[in-house]
Amino acid sequence: MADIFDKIIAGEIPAYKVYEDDDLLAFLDISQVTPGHTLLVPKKHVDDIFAYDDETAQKVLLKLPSLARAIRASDPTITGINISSNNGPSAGQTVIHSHWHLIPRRDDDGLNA
Ligand code: DGP
Repeated sequence: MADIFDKIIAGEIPAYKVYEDDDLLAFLDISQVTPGHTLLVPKKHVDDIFAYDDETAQKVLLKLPSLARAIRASDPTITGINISSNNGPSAGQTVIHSHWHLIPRRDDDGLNA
């Protein structure tokens, strides 16, 4: 059964797209931990980190640095970024389609308190 990210990838439900190529899609998270909070997903359905084939893993992981740079360049107040991925319901994964959170950080954004 298609998950919510499959539907975003298929264009069946809307999302604010940040980056797209043949294999990857990045879009704004509906729950913005900080402004610009972005999710990077492989278009090919992969449940979680445990299920990646090497080719898909290479594409996703290779994209993270340039996507992080692009997010930082989009807003001069962004001075850092948190990148994380929850894998498995016990680890807090709520959408079972692998995704990488890129959460922009700003000086004194209060999240370190
Ligand atoms: P996680 O808890 O790590 O599985 O993160 C799932 C994220 O997906 C969560 O931060 C909210 C986001 N999300 C869930 N449904 C939608 C949706 O329909 N659109 C968008 N843009 N994000 C969604």
